[in-house]
Amino acid sequence: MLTIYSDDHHLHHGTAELIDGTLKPCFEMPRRADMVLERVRKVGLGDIAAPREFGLDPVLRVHDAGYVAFLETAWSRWSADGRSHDALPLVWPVRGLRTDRKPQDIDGLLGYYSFDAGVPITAGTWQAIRSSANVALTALDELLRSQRSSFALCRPPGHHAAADYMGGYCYFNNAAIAAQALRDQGAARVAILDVDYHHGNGTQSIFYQRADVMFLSLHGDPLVEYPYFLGHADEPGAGEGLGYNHNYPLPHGTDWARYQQALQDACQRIADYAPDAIVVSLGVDTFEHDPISRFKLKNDDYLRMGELIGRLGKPTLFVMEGGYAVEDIGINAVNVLSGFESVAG
Ligand code: SP5
Ligand code: ZN
Repeated sequence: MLTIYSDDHHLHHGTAELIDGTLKPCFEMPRRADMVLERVRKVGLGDIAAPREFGLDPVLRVHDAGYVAFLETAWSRWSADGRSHDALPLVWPVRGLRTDRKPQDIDGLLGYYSFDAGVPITAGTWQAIRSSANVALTALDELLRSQRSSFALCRPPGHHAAADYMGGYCYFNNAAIAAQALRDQGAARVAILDVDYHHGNGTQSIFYQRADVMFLSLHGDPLVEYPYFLGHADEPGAGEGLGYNHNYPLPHGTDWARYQQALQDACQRIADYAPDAIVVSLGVDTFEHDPISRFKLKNDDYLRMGELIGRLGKPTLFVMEGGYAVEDIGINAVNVLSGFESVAG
């Protein structure tokens, strides 16, 4: 399987995140992608190639133009006030507050265009998120060439980012951008299977009203897990999209026996939908030793996960999302890809 990767992700390196009431070093760190790349090399998964530049057009097919302009200018506006530490949001327009008047000040805009504080903006963030989207788009291009599979080793991740807000370490929704590009290049139906531990709220919201992109997500039950405010089982899609959104909220402590039942159900739904291609939001924060998560998957379970996805027999684009047990992230992510290849040839 071909991997698309760029060193540009190193340009995004947040200093701290708020967790358990304290500021801790960001769990979403450059070493994550370095470890996955190292594992790709070690097992000889296949060639590794650099991304090509796709410009902003495919990004703007998914994201709001005002949001994209905010991301492009956020660092210079933040640092123009003499600040050299990461830009972080501080205040949000919740129930009863107004979103019809957009703030003009960067501190207000940070809250306007985010849903949490897990999204530091640094001097290199814009270049890194552009590159991460290019990684996904290049991998998609290669998928269309091979008709089998490819791996977008994206960092930063994307699935929490919606059309006009960032959050959860995510800025551009790489998987959504790739899925939309697939549609724009002639695929009639695309299924996005999100196996990251956290609900893919951004991806769900982008495609919620659409039947041409089915979204399926297995994740920690939002009653007790981040992102808390989306991802319940009773979110079936709306309008034309009714019946094309499927959430599988799972309890803390979920192990492979329980997980694979949900995954098999999701795979059956995908098979019935008969998509032209599948985009997998590949988070491996379901791992038993993940520092911020509560599932119990083991290294070898990821091989089985890849096999189940591979048996669908569809052209499949894997897009890297979360996973914070850094010593194991490469093993687990590449195990999914190896499992896929073991059945998909
Ligand atoms: C892409 C992705 O996986 N984003 C995840 C963002 C999660 N951010 C909030 C995590 C809150 C974790 N709370 C756990 C407390 C551990 N003591
Ligand atoms: Zn996650």
